[in-house]
Amino acid sequence: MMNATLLQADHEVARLIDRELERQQTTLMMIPSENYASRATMAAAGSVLTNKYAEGYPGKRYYNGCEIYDAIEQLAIDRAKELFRADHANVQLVTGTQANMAAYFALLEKGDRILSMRLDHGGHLSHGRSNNFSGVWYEPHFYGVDPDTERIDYDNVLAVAREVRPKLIVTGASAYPRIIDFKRFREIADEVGAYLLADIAHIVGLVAAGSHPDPVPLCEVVTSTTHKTLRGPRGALILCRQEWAAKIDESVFPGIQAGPLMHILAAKAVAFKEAQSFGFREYQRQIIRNAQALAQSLLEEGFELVSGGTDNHLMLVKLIGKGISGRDAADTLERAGIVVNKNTIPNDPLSPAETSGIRPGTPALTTRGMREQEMHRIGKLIARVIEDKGEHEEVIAEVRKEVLDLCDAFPIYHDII
Ligand code: DSN
Repeated sequence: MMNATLLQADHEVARLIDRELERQQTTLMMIPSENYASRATMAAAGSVLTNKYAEGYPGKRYYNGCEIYDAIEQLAIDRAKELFRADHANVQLVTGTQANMAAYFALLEKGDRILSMRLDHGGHLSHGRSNNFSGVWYEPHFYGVDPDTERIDYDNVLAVAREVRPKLIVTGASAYPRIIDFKRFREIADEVGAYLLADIAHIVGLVAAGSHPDPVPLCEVVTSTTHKTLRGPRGALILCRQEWAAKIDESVFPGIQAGPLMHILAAKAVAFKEAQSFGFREYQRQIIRNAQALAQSLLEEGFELVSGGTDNHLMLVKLIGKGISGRDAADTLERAGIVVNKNTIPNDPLSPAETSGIRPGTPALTTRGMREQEMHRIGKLIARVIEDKGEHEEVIAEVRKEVLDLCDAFPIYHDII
């Protein structure tokens, strides 16, 4: 049911939110960076905490009236430190890109060299894209995946690092389906005298739950979002060693932002608590089992996957030879109620706007309670839509019906229908 107060005050926004709720309830959310936050997280995010400025940090605010905000932020910091076994946490960041901006601001001088993963091999735009601040203020250099294995070629990372002598090596990716060997990255960074930053925005939940090797003890700085596999509110955080704590905090405020979003910060505290539960650890393990089941189903349907499969929450499906681009596949799948995003694959012959791949993931479906059996079924549905290339409306309609049946069987937010 719509929020009655909002409906009375602004029926246009209320109805749009209601339509979005229905979309989320009736489609398969398979964009691997999206998830369903808990009702408790959303309650904190929609609270009176939106009403206050709290520039500064606990005990060191610029405005009066921050006693409660100090307690909330300290709770979030303590929970983040405990969850990630980190010396220090800054929980004020609004986006993952902003977290990287603050981290670079702390670690680097303008013009310093950074070495990171190529965007078209799975990296992120804040890791040095030419028209992002990271590629404008710093001098980016890149490593990629091996052309045969399509996994990170660590020997190549070392070779490029020796040649480039970066001040910072950035590890972490937005579209890489395999375990990242952070230990190897630390060795490479040490060999060339570079700092190491891990951007774990995607795999953060897996790391928190012990389902992916932990970069926190190995890196000067770790950045992350809080809304992907961590399943918190839309936001970000930075973890670092004690020696970098003051510099990181100063880089965030007053370096790159002023008033923090304290309602979102409170929601992060709620999410960190949820992530400490046994259920959350089991949830992360199921995300991986589901991704592997979906990958297996897609392989059985004749698709090729980048690197042949997945170790984490996502996979990259190659569409070369299927007669359909990533963009058209994603658009057609959406008509059937399956929401994925187009994505470049390594050495993609098509542009990032068109692409030769899609990037399905399982975090949100796993939150709904789906398991391996449903993943096998969904793999077949994806295959059916892509093989048909959207040419027959009856195929779309049949798949849409099966998607609705699945959504009905695994409801979300049913208490606010
Ligand atoms: N938009 C995020 C993702 O989907 O991976 C990265 O910024």
